[in-house]
Amino acid sequence: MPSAPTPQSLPPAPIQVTKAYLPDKEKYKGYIDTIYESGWLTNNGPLVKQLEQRLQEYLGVKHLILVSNGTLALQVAYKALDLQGEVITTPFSFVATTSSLAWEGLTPIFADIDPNTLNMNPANIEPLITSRTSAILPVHVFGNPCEVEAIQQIAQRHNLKVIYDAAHAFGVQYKGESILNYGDISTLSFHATKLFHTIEGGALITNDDKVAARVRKLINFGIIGPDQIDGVGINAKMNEFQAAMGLCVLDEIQEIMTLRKHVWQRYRDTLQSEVQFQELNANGTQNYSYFPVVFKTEQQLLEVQGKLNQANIYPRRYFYPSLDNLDYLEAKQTCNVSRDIASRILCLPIFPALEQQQQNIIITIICEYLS
Ligand code: T4K
Repeated sequence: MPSAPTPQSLPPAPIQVTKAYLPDKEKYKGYIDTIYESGWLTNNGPLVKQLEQRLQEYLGVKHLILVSNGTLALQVAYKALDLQGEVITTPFSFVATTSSLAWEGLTPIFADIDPNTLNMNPANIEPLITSRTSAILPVHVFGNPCEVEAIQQIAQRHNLKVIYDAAHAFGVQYKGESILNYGDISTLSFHATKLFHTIEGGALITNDDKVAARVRKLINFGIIGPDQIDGVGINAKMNEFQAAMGLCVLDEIQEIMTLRKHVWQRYRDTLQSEVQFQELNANGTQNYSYFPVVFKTEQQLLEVQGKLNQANIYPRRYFYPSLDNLDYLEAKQTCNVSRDIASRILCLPIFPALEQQQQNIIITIICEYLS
C-alpha cells in the first residue's frame, strides 16, 4: 500500500477527473497547413471524409456520419427516425441525454437502472410503454454495454425504435463486434474530455443505408443539391479543424488506451475491498474511459471528496443529480435506484498523463479514509 501523502508530495497543479489528450503538435500543424492551402474549412471537407472513412474501418461499422457534437448527434437521430411523443430513457446519464429529448419536444419517461451495471434495467421498460411511446433511448453508461438483446426484443414486440446514446462507448466490442452496431442508430460524443476526441464533435452510426442518407441531409439544412432543399434540416456539420484533431488522436488511440488501462487496473487492484465497482458486461470489452466508484453512503462520498479536494484532486459526481430530479420536466417520476446510486457515485481521475505517484496519492487518501 502506498505511504500517506506529505505536503511536499502533493502535485503542483490540480488533478481533475480528466485531462484532454493533445496529440503530436507537429502532425496537427501539418493538417492545418493543408487547410490553409486548400481554403476548405468546413461543409463535408476532405479531412471530415477521411476521418469518417478511418473511423468506419477502425470501429467496424457501416455508416458513421460526423457531426459537431454528441448532443446534436442525439437530436438529429430523433429527427432521422421521426420520433414522436414519449421516449423511454435512463435517469442515470449526463444531462444531454434527457435535455436533447426535451429540446426536441419529446417527453422523457425514465426506466430505472440496475444498481450493479448502472444501465437501464430492461425489466423496467415494458410497464412504461404506452400508445404515445415511439422509442427507447438507453445509454451504455461509462462504456458498459447494455443488455442489447433484451432491449431489442422489447422494441420489436412493441414496434419501437432504439437509439443508443453511446457517448462513452468508443471502441467497445460486444460479442466480438462493435457495440455501435446495435439499435437503429448509435451516437458518439467526441468532446475534448472523451477517450477519442475532435475538440467538440460526435457521430451517428447506423447499418441502414436510408437512415444514413437521411442523416446526411438533415445535418446540412435539408440540402440535397445546389438548388434543392428537401424538408427541414439543421446545421450539425463537423469542420476541418475538428476532423484534423480527430485524425491525429486516432493515430495514437492504441497508446491512449494502454495508458488508461494501466490507471484503470491499478484502481481495480487497490480499491476492490473498499468500494463497489460497476458490474461489467461479461460479453463486452473495456475502453477505460471512466473509473466510477460507489460508496456505502453519500456522507462517505462527501467526506472522501473533501479529503481529495484538500489535496488538490477533483473527482466528479458523474452523474448527479439523477435526471428524474430535473425540475423542467412536466411528468413527475421517481427512480429510487438511480437516485440512490447518483448520491453515492464518484468518478476518479483517469487519463493517460496521470502519473503513478499522483494516482498513489488518490488511492492512499481513499483507503486511509475508509479503513
Ligand atoms: N450523452 C452522454 C452520455 C454524455 O456523457 C455526453 C457528454 C453527451 C451525451 C453529450 O455529448 P457532447 O454534446 O458533450 O459532445 C463533460 C463533457 O463536456 C461532456 O461532453 C461529457 N458528456 C460529460 C460526461 O463531461 P463537464 O461539464 O463535466 O465538463 P468540464 O468542462 O467540467 O470538464 C471536465 C474536466 O475535463 C475538467 O475538469 C478538466 C478537463 N478538461 C475539460 C475541457 C473542456 C480538459 O482537460 N480540457 C478541456 O478542454 O462535461
